[in-house]
Amino acid sequence: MAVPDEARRRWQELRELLEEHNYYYYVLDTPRVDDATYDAWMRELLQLEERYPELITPDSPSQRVGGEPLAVFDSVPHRVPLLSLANAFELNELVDFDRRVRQAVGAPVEYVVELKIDGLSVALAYENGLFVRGATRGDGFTGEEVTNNLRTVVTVPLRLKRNVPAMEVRGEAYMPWKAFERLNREREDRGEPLFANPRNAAAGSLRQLDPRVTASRSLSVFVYDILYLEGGAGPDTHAGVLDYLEELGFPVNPHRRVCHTVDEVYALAREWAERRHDLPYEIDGLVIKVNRREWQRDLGNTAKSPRWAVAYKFPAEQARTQVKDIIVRVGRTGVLTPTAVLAPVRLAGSTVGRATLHNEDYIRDKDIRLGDTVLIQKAGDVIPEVVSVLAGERTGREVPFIMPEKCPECGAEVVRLEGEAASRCTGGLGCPAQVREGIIHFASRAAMDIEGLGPAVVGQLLAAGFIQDAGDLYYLKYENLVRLERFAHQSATNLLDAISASKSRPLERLLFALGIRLVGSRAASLVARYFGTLERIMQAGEDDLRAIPEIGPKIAASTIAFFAEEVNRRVIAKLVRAGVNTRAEVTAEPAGPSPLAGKTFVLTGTLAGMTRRQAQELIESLGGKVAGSVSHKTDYVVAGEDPGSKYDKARSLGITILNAEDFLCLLAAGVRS
Ligand code: 1X8
Repeated sequence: MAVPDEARRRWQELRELLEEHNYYYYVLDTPRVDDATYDAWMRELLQLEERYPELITPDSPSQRVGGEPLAVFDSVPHRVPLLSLANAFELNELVDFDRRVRQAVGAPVEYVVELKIDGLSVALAYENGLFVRGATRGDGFTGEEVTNNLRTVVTVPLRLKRNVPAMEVRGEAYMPWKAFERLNREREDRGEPLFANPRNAAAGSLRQLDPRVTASRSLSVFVYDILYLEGGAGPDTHAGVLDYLEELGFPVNPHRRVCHTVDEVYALAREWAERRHDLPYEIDGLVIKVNRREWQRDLGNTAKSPRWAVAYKFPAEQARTQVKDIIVRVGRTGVLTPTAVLAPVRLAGSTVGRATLHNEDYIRDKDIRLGDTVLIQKAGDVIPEVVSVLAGERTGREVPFIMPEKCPECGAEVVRLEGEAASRCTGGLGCPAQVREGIIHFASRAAMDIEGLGPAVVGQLLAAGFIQDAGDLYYLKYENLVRLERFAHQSATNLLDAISASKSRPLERLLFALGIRLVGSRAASLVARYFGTLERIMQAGEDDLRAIPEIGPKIAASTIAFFAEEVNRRVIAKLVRAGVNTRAEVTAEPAGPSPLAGKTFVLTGTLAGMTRRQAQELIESLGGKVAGSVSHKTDYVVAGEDPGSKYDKARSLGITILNAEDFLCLLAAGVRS
């Protein structure tokens, strides 16, 4: 259908209006129309584009709502590496930096001082003025392509104000405090784990396979450098670069200043250390850069960071408060972690009510007692910790902490092994806390990443008796879920979808999710890649495992012990039966891998825990066929309990007969004949 001229004209007008007012609103922070007008324009644009889809282009304001989900992120090599900065924590380190720079340059040097935004670095690429590609920093050399997610970030210009043939810029994507607090409130309501700080929240939001999720997270960006510019050197100074970026329509942080001496820089740093919490976003320091770009080039880089810039990091902020209680939490490996419950206090922009006390020795070394007044700080702005006890404030009524002798959750004996700091509950999988924490770990982001299955929901499912282990998650029924408190049609459906989606996680995720002691993500990834299938890992001996560089005797022994446990094997059998992926390479489409292609199965007898229909579906989903009777063309006969005459026929023809367990192993491994 040809687009009528009138529609095309209005469409062009709406796009320009929306672009312009988006810029006023988000970049300049000075709206010129009310929200209702803006929304009406957007609706009209969406209607036009729905009617005439040929109008849609990647830079249309409508594209900020987020496109189709991806299966995986592509990795992209950066054209220019995204280096990290050397840190300075004290005045003397700033003075050293200044001296090195001036010695190398041989003249007085101007610096540009900017805010160091606590987010994650991104590279944005433009061709002919259009946003074409966006990537995370990754390791600085290779990042993840997150173009469609960055398109949803309202301050990322989709089209520059001037037509530059090709350019790439660097900036910091971040989540403003307000958005961070709202997101955490929502997550708390849904029983999902909270983000520790805005940086983690921003990173988690940008690394979403579904751009609609990113779009809902209110991320923003500040741009601060040109990585690449075709056909021109750009301005002579960094201050000029920032102005130029602003002219092109990029959001550039307004708090930037040229300083002429290191004293001036330091005075500014002191000022911002005081004022940092007045800003609507988190900063963790200042960035100090040599202004003249010619001198930047002369100074060059070390292997890791530029010699012409330094990050001044604010000192950790401290606050005093009182220890109201010391509680003991039991983790998934049975480790007991004492935690201080504090009188709530404002610290570094948020309210703190807990501090980790790590273990018995930590408490003894610092002599922390119940009722003490303590100094706390945020180390790296994550979980607060106790710096010291203000012993002068003691009244004599403080109570020393004693590690319980029995597990507070299951009553089993608590032991502390020779040479270990940790106290452990000996209840194993008889301890409800260990079971619960194990399932929470299984579902967590770095493991099977089951969205919506946080601590609160796991607790509910256990309490209702719907699950006893992680394997049971895959057999949850809608009818049961929907009757749980805080569940309704949509939330139940979402959870079942999320669980189902987790079946196609790569093997390394599954291996990590199982919670084998000492097997973290890195070890899981090495082992998964080396063996390729879960079945082979389960059959591996100590020497096989140790053949992998970086896998030592402890990890090998722990892995073997894990798979030798009957309870663990039972959970794995449930996972396999549910169709959870157990192979290292996953294709996006579950229909992709066809390890049973060309194989014909005949089923006989009852299979434990599986209907015949389920077995048939499983075989077919892996590319195999199920036949009704045994013949020379049959590859396998699966014999359950009380097999019939098909069993005898298979024997007489010499066909491979599988019992239920063999069958599950075969499904797990795929056929290698
Ligand atoms: C990191 C950051 C830089 C700036 C702001 N925030 C950051 N997180 C800036 O230069 N204004 S520069 C930088 C880096 O080079 N690693």
